[in-house]
Amino acid sequence: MKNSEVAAVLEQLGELLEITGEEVFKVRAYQRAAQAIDGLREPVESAVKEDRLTDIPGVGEKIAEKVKDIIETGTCKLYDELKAKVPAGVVEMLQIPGLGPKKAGAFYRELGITSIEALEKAAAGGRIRDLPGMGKKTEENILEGIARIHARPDRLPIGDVRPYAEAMADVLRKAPGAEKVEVAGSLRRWRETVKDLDIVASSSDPAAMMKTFVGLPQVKEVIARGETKTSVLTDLGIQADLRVVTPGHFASLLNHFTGSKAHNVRLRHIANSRGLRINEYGVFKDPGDEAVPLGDDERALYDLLKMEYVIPEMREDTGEIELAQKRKLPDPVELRDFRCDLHCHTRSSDGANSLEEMAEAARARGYTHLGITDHSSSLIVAHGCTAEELREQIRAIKKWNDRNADSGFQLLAGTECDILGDGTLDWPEDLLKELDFVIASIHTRFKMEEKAMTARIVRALETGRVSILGHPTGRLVGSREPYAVDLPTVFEAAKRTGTCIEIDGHPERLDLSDSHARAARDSGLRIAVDSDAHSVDGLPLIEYGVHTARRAWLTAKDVINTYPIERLRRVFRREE
Ligand code: DGT
Ligand code: CA
Ligand code: CA
Ligand code: ZN
Repeated sequence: MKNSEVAAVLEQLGELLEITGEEVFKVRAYQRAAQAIDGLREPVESAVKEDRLTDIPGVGEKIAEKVKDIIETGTCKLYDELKAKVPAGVVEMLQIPGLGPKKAGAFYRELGITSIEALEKAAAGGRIRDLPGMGKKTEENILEGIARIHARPDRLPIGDVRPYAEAMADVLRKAPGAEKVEVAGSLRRWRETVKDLDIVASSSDPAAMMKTFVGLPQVKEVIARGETKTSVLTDLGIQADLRVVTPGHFASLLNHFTGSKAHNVRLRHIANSRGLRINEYGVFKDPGDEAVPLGDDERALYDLLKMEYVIPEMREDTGEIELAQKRKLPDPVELRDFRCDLHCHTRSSDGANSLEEMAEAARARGYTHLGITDHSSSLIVAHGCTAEELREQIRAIKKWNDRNADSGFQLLAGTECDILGDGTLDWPEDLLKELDFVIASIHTRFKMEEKAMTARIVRALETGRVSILGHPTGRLVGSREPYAVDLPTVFEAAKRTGTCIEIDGHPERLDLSDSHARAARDSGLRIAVDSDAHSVDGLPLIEYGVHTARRAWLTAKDVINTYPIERLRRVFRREE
């Protein structure tokens, strides 16, 4: 057990004591011991082994006994007693900014308040002000604090969570005895937002896995610790659950916790209709029987149900079950199919790297071409380039292409041209004609009425100069709603004018979203999946767009990034 974990239990012990109204000096003793142990240079476990716990300043005989228990069992008698005595809702009140255990204890003991909701009512009803040492101001602060808690998003954007969860999984993969470790749940399905983390693992030493888990630096608090399931609160503010099985039983565990729930329910029914029962521990023929051996590969499970394997991104019960039973699932596009990225910025607008650096980074990713799309001049916030700068860039791209004519890698001269308020494009016609392709996007005047906004976009498409409509709804995942726009009308105009439509794969955007992209494809449109990179480090983020495309059921033929450059040019010239 890490020092910080031991300290956390002591700290909570102090809080619980304070809530119950215990003498201040006793409470402080636990806080001091917690601080001392947290700040120790050596593992507190060594001090226990060498019987020198009481040498630690602030740790007397009594606390030393508890520290030993905590290290051995993760808890101690007094802590368990207090946990049982104090309602969980009272401890939850400590999440309210500015509210400590002393006040929470007073609300509980004096007014019988045992939840945040009850506290909110009491404060709103003016029932707090009569308590000793409190007043109207206290009530205002409480209400403000509770409002802040309610304002917290209950789901986080995938871009914030994915690297974080993968970092946790990477450490777990190195735990003694670890075999498989996967982040399952909505994250494995690449949903755009995530409520909590569901990590699943197989290991010959589950206890060691749990120990590694609670010791991860991301863990802020251990909620419940068990042999097969442990739950923690991460410092992202969301919960993470780890479930561990012994090797050979991973397939069922992974499948169950990947979900979605709707997909799982369908699988259960199919299993039942075949006389099988299915749960997180396995597939069973008869109650009480051993599980059918499936091993660690989910494919065996779908095989057993006489279904085609369904990729996690499609497991939302939106038609995949029926097609999997008929073995007619579409072949989803993958990053390996990609020959190019078509939306990135250089130092000519708001990018951090040069044209050459972006080209080299794209080539190193295995692409055969890259579209350069710096901002147009009216977009001052993004240092849009002037017409002269864009002409200069077109010349630089030609030169680069000549120098690298036999390299198997070429650049396409493009732009991300603003759609102005009236639907005209920000570049003159003659300049647009010089480019290989044009992305047109909206970056200003988001608040237009739906009719006007739709007409604005349709007018831009009808110029016939737009190759790709960029981030078509303007939303930012979890922080900005889409602008009001009638997408079916936009899709129809795109179809009529031979315009492709974008999944901007930057994890903050994912625009089009999965369901919109699916609708676009169903309207007969071709789709560009782009990173919208503003530096060489932004190029790999295209992965988020690729998985969004897979959630939209797109195949390689739907996605123009998979086309060889000559075919792509024909699409941009509207020759196919
Ligand atoms: P989230 O956390 O809201 O972003 O989305 P998920 O899909 O990760 O949902 P979560 O964490 O509540 O549950 C993880 C998986 O566990 C879920 O995708 C499927 C499975 N699961 C949860 N509840 C049920 C249930 O009631 N029945 C079945 N069959 N599976 C469930
Ligand atoms: Ca989840
Ligand atoms: Ca969960
Ligand atoms: Zn843009």
